Amino acid sequence: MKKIEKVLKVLEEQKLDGIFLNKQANVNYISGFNDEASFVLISPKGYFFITDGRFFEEAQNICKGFEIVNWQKIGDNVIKALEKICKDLNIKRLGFEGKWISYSMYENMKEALGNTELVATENIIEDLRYIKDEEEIEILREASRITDKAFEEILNHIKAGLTERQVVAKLEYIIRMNGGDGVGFDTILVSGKKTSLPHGKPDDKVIEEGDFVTLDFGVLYKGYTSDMTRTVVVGKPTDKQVEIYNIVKEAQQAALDTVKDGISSKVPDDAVRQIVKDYIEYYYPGIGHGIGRDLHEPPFIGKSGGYTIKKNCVITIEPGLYIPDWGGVRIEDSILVTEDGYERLTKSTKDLICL
Ligand SMILES: [Mn+2]
Repeated sequence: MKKIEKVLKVLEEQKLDGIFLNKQANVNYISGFNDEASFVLISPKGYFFITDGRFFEEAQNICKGFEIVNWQKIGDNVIKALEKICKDLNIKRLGFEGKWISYSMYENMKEALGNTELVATENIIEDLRYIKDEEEIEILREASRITDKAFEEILNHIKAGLTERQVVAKLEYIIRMNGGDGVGFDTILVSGKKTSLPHGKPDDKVIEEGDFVTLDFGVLYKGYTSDMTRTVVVGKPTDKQVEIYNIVKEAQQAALDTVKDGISSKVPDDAVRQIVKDYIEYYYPGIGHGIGRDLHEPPFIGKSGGYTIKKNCVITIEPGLYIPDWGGVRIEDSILVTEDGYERLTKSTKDLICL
């Protein structure tokens, strides 16, 4: 209940009688639930987990300390359940997640909760999620371990003649077979010239001898996702492939070397720029992000700055060079920030692998 105590403290500071959460990652973070279509209301007078009949039994088993509400038993929609709780608890000032609620839901809430003042809040749960606790770190360690294992195994299946789609299917099978709950996000697997597309989609393109193959994938595990990218070569690399690969590898290490508790999120990007300076036009300036219940969550690492990287943040460092009509390289690790450095969670080799 430590997380909820922190929320209650914020409610007190902001003079709120309760807060309604609708952002799924925030709902799940607070409740321990790992599925969808659910909401949470927290007030000093009680904690409510609001869902529908599909998830009711599961929520009862998982969300300890919460009163589980099946809104279908109360009315036609979630708002009706919210209305009832606010009335029962005599909530006068209700916070909601200003960033995440839809305009129509807000309108419906305003209409139904006539006697309750609605107050837009920002980042109350996100601020708690910024620093990971021991349990979260263990989950992300395990997700990363499965990621490394899956990478090791998929290398046996990346071959000239197979399509990108076939290799992705195999990778996702391997992830499940190694204990992953699935993929954390749509796998990026691109080959040949397509590796110049930072977020290209795998399709029926056939992998050819001499192709770079970039794999960017994550393992979903207990509601959290890992994130790792490696670029490999099928066959013998050209001098230019080796040159570009080594620059990115050096740049990623330079960025990693800057990481420690208390630095600005701009600092790793500055380090990358020093190394890639001759190819700066091919550099994409967002080089990392927090991971957790969302694939991309604060702190965001890159040129725009604005965040402080802190001890027990779990972030990615993933610089790349993307040369149109030629190809590209990205190398990404998930790391745990420590007092004076970092611990790599994804540990796969970064030497250029030639298959
Ligand atoms: Mn990433």
